[in-house]
Amino acid sequence: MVKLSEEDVKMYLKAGGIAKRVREYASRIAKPGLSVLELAESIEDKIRELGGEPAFPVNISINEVAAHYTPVIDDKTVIPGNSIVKIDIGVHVNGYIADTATTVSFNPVHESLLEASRQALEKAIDFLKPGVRACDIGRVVEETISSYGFKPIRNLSGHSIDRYLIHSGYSIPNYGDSWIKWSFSEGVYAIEPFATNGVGFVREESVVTIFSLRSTRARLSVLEKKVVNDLWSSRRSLPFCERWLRSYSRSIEGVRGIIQSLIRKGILHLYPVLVERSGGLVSQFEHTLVIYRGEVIVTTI
Ligand SMILES: [Co+2]
Repeated sequence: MVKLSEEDVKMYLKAGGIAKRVREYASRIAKPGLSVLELAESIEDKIRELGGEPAFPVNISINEVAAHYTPVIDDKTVIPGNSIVKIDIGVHVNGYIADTATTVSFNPVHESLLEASRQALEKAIDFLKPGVRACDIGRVVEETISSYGFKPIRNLSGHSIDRYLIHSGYSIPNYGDSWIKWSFSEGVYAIEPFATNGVGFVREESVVTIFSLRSTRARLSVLEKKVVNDLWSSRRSLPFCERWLRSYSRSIEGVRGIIQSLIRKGILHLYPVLVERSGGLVSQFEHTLVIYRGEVIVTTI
């Protein structure tokens, strides 16, 4: 991991403080009947109002959708009654990232599913200290979720974070995966247990609403060059979505055309929507934490 300075930690705490307030705001305003587009824009506006930038488009994932859905420009979806909704929020301040998620439920029958991932996160954080193996955090998550009669999602994991990098290379499993050999040391990490009443795996849908730059080297039109330069200079390879490119074209088709062309030229990374394989409901909670001078500091609490 990269060594942290006191100034780095301060910046991670700043991003974390914003992320916490935005998460609380999001869970207050999310209600059945509200359009996901309006919810997403309110959340992202709130991030900017508080002095941050979205580290990725807010993920609003309903019921069996586990992650990686952000509303499209003309999204007509509204939050259904009786649903459970995961809201995964990323904030960055000068590239210092906080990543946090919550689940809201609109039917008390889902309460134990929420509690399973909420408790798993809490227990994992309690267990964490420098030197603890990532697979042991996974075991704590798995045991906690299983004790509620649910399954963790095995092919989703937490991750290490670095400046301008949401996933900087180390995965934190949501089960006792003995193939994962690394142990925690100074650095920044997001822990995100997912619980489900389904089989415990996600599959990729063909729908993609979130993208990031994987390269800036290609033969681009003048407009494409402008889009790529603007993205790179403001956010490097942090993810983005079509909603954020509205100003580059007068029509939705125009915006989509730019994205399709950048995909064809091979310079975008795609994040397909992830859905529970058996259609099970999914809950998720997430915090970001910094390990610094032997101490675990949760930035988003
Ligand atoms: Co995360």
